[in-house]
Amino acid sequence: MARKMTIAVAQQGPIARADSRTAVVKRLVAMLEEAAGRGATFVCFPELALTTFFPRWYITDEAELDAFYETEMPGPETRPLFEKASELGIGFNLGYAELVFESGVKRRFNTSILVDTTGTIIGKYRKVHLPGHKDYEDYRPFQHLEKRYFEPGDLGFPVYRVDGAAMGMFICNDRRWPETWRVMGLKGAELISGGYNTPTHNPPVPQHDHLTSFHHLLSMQAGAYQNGAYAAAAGKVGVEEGCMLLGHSCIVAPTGEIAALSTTLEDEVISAPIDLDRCRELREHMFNFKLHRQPQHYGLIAEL
Ligand code: CDT
Repeated sequence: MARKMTIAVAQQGPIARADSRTAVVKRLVAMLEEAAGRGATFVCFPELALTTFFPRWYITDEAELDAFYETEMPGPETRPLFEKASELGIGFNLGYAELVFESGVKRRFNTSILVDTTGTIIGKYRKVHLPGHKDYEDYRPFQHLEKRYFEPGDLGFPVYRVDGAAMGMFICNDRRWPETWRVMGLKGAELISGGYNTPTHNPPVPQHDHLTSFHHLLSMQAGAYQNGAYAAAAGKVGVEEGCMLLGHSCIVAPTGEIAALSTTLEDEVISAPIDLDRCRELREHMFNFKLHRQPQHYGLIAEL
């Protein structure tokens, strides 16, 4: 991959509970084509991009819950996305619910993968910072049961070489935590991307509802700037099954400047030209980690 490239973010409008994977993948493929048509060689899709955001419901039937998870990637319904990507020569970041059996134990993760321009899966990330709660809370107009339906990720914050770029991933709530960014910054990430499903109403703290977009962009811009990396975030947006989800999908430069911002609450592709060498403007000066960090004073951050 050239140091100069175009990247895209493909935000998704709402996905209904009844929508099939095949229908959703068709929408993703259409956005992949639009991104490739603009010359993009990498596109970021949202968190849990294949289904509605099911943690808003308290689901007690195991088979009903399992239906929201992928047991293979690609599987029969997602394979067309991989085939189209390799045909177009465009890589992607895709978020989905992962169900695996490890040593006979059923495990569930909120996962994303990095796929290169040949359609090959290069890396996987499992969401570390799971927000929300474990049990049904009846004061809420909708639930946020990620802590019930997923285990915290067990892969750390890996950085992969994808088509010549050092890439890392976050998933939604992770973007609010400086530790997420700094670990990948320390590993030399040049492009950090991820998806989100952010309700604009947070039932325990409604006095912050008007700040939802501000806190999202604040986190993205600070994360990019303080680590001298490009950042990209793709939202699932609009009114999904009665729940309003934040728009403002974005691409941020290492300077912290917003290079592209979505303006709708529907399927929408945004794109920006990037130059990975610009990460050095920050990494070799203001945030030259080797020269300026004082980790002997940071111990508390990693203590339990
Ligand atoms: N999906 C996700 O992580 N959403 C959270 C909502 C936090 S409020 C429980 C977010 O950080 O946007």
